[in-house]
Amino acid sequence: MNNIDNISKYGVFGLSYDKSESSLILLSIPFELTTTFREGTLYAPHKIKDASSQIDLMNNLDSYAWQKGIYWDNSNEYFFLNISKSYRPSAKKIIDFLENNQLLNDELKNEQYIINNVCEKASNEISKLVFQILQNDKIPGVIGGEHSITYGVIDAIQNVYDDFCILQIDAHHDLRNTYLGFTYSHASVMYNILNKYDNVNKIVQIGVRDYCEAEKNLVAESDNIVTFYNFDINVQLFNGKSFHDIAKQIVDLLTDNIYISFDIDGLQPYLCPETGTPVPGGLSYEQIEYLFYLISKTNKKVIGFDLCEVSGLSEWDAIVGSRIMYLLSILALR
Ligand SMILES: [Mn+2]
Repeated sequence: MNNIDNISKYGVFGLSYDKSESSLILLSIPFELTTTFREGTLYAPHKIKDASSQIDLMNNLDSYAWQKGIYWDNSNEYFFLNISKSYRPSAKKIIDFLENNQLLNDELKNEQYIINNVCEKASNEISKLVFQILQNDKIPGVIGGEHSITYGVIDAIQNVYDDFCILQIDAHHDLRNTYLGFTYSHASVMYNILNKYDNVNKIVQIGVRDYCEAEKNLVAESDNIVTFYNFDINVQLFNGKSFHDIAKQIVDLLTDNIYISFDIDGLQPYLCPETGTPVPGGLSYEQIEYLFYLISKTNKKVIGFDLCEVSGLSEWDAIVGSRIMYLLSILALR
């Protein structure tokens, strides 16, 4: 393959593969409706793609995996931008009301009902788009948007794969049974997945450091969720254990087919200062790179991934997001 032909400043990572010759399809999903603290992830896909052209292709995981072709598919952006912009003011009004502990009146209850339907519609659309990618024997990488988008992705994945695990990098469990009355909230995404899809054999969460009692109890009682709390990782590190040993424990728990759900707030806040719900602490870029490096040395397959909650309002957040997107891409393509 003459790789010089595939270098272009216009494509994602400066590549110019077309859709049919690409093994990995990066699907742009600018969707934001239920974010509760700070908004801005709606603009992330565009910003991340722009920043990706600055990335040099040599990499510690695999310097040539990109030659299998990576394509940026933004052909459905308008649908998600449109519903996000149309319904966000109403969602925001409801969130503000509830956070001030006021009960919703009938009118607001009705608006919330409508928003839950819109979220369901968005999930169905995401599922349809991801399913098409899988049907063409390509790998889906979904770029959000808020974390609720993972629900639609998993809906498609479980139609194709009988048995897979989810590796979730996140400051939060996302295991709330609805959040502020939103069934498809970013804070409930893993709860919804766990309850609906039997094909998910395990959820391995790392970096979690902000959670409620119900979530903690759910993890303790569940056979399907293993959480590496940020504090527990640090207790081991501070007592002399190597990060290699910890990362090895994580990798050993993963089953043969791995889906990675990457919420950028799992990282240290200096890497994602403008994300929706930043939390002090978190994983370093180097730890993630090393964890992915260990995964790349196994025969385990990354069958798809998403990257969520990156702020589209900050250039630095988008730069880090694009680097994470590259690591995820080559890990899936290797
Ligand atoms: Mn999350």
